[in-house]
Amino acid sequence: MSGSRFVPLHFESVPEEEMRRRAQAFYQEIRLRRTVRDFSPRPVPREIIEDSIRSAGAAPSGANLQPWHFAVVADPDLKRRIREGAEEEERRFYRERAPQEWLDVLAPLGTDDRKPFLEIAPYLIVIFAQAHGVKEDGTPYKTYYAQESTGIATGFLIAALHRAGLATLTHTPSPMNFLNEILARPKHERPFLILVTGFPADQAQVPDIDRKALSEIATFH
Ligand code: IYR
Repeated sequence: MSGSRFVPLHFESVPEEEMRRRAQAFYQEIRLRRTVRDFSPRPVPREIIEDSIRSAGAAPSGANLQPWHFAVVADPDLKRRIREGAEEEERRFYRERAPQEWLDVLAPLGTDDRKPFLEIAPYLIVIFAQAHGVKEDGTPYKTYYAQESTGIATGFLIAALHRAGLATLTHTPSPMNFLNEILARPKHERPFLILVTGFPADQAQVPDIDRKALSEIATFH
C-alpha cells in the first residue's frame, strides 16, 4: 500500500483482576463528575489546561484529520464579551425561541439567561469543529465526521479535566457565531461548545438528578 507506514502498537497488557479493578475505579471516579454552574475565581495553573487539551487531541477522528480547535480564554475582557454575546442569545432563547416542552425539561436544572460563570471561571475553553481544513498554502481540504470527532475529543477533555480535579460546564448558547468574531477564528471553524473550567464555588450546589441504570442504557446481544 503506498503512503502507509506502520509501527509496533504500544499496548499495555493488564492482568484480568487489574482490568476489573480499573474499570470499577474509573466508573467510581467519573460518576462523581457533575456539571457545575457556580464557579470560584480561584486560578488554575495553565499546564493543567495544556495537558488536558493534549489528552483531547489524542481522541480518534475521521481519517485522523483532527478537525478541532481549542481556544483557551483567560483574558477578562474577552470573557466579558463572550458573556455579553451569550446572554444576548440566551435572553432570546428563554423569552422567545424555546418551545414550552424544552423549557419544561430544563426547569429541574434551574438555568436561566444569566451566565455570570462566563466571567467568574478562570478559563473558558471554546471548542471549534472544522467543517473543512485549510492547508498551509491556503487550499481547502475536506474533513470527515468533524462533529462526531470533536464530540469525542470534548469527552476526552471533560474526563481529563475531571481527573485533574477541576469542574466543568458544557455551555452551548445558540447560535454561537459570535464566538468566531470575538476570538478571530475563521468561518470554516464552527463553534461546538464552550467548556467553562475551574474550581466550584465553596458551597456550590447541583441539581438532584439521577442517572439511568445500565439496563436502561445498554442491551447485550
Ligand atoms: N443554552 C441554554 C439552554 C440550555 C439548554 C440545554 I439542552 C441544557 O442542557 C441546558 C441549558 C442555557 O445555557 O441556559
